[in-house]
Amino acid sequence: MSSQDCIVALASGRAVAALSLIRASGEGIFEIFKSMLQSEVQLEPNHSQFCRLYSQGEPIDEVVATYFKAPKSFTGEDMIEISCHGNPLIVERIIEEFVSRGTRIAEAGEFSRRAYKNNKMSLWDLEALDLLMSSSQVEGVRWAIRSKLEASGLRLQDFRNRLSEVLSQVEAELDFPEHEVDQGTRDGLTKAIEAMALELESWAISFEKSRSHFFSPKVAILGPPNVGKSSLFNCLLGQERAIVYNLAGTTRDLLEAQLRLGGLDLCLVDTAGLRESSDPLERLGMQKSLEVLKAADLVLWLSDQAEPAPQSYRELAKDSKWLFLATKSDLRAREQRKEAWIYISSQTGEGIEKLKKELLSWQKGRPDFEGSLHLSSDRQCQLVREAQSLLSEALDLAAGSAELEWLAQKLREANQRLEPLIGKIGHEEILGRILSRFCIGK
Ligand SMILES: Nc1nc2c(ncn2[C@@H]2O[C@H](COP(=O)(O)OP(=O)(O)O)[C@@H](O)[C@H]2O)c(=O)[nH]1
Ligand SMILES: [Mg+2]
Repeated sequence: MSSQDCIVALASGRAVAALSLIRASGEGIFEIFKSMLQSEVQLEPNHSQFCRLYSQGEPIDEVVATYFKAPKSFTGEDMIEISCHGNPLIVERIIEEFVSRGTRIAEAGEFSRRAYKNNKMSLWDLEALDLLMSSSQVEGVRWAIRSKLEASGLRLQDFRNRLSEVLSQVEAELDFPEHEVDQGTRDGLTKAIEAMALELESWAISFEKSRSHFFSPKVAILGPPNVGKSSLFNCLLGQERAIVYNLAGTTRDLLEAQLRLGGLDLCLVDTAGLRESSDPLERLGMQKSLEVLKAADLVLWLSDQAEPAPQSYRELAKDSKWLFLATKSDLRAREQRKEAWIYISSQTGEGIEKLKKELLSWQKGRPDFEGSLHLSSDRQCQLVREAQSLLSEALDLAAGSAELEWLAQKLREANQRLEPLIGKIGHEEILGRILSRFCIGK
């Protein structure tokens, strides 16, 4: 498949709507589009134009088309964007018309891939866009927009300059040992490395603290059979989603639902009860429950006898937050209550508000928007962490009496890690800085 072939796809949602947006890209796409018009329509680049589309003389739709001429388009290729009426049948016909004229239906993400290939988007842009599209929380969208705006921002550029400066200072010492380096310059170098390591750490911490606000946390309802898991699931959702029955093993499959609590979106999962069982179907259900347990951000452990979760289950989700809920409180005497358990009744509603408050306070705190670069993926965060630890090692070397070459190596490795964010600091650039500083070779 060449990147030159023409591709087409629906860019907006699939549901019936007032309007839908179809995108097509590739060399020759303008000619293909023009062949769907009856009259000679003059489409100017970057202008929208009302036009009628035809298929073998029969009108398909009245649309507004915008022509973007390469390289000034999203993909960097010639592109057409068509706003048509939002009936999926019309969308289908227009796309079919493109296909019958030699255009191919785009693969998932292919427009963005072409944009990347044609240098219209960097990896940083793509990852910010990915977060923007996939985030299920308002905070995630706000974060992603900031991240996207930063792509061309000064912050990364500034960091890059500082690293480049430090690298060239060390390389200069290595390449031109005859040039004496005074203590002040040395101290400046150490300070600069330290400041960069601290800055990288602040980027990583800020992302790690904020990440849980980007997607709906998974809240798993777990416990032995018949303790009231499905009843709580229904009670929190305010609707009868799950079957509730006085028979152990009723819930076999996982049930998921979005629960909105205040400004918080949770993904609530009802699971099959955990117990010893020889029924293969029930065991299959329990296996799924354990998978949910492992992936849960928060575990609601339910027991009608306030019996703690077995240690083996605790181990499976030791980094998750656990809340212990003693169910069917309407059947228990108050004086038998254990501390650290929240007593709830899905039938009388007792304890449900308290539980909701606990959920809200668990997610309290907001993303740290200010004063940080907005990393948008775990991958970026990992690279930043690696670079930070390399800079910290470089700092130790700079403070000790280690060979300068080792220090240089750490700095080069840190640059390598950060390449996807700040680009490569090449030999030419470093040499340029060295020459400008020492006036060597005059
Ligand atoms: N008295 C009382 N019964 C409850 C309560 N919650 C659930 N039950 C009953 O316990 C049985 C099992 O409930 P269910 O939600 O299906 O439990 P699961 O197997 O853990 O999902 C049903 O007969 C429910 O009516 C409660 O808060 N109080
Ligand atoms: Mg159930």
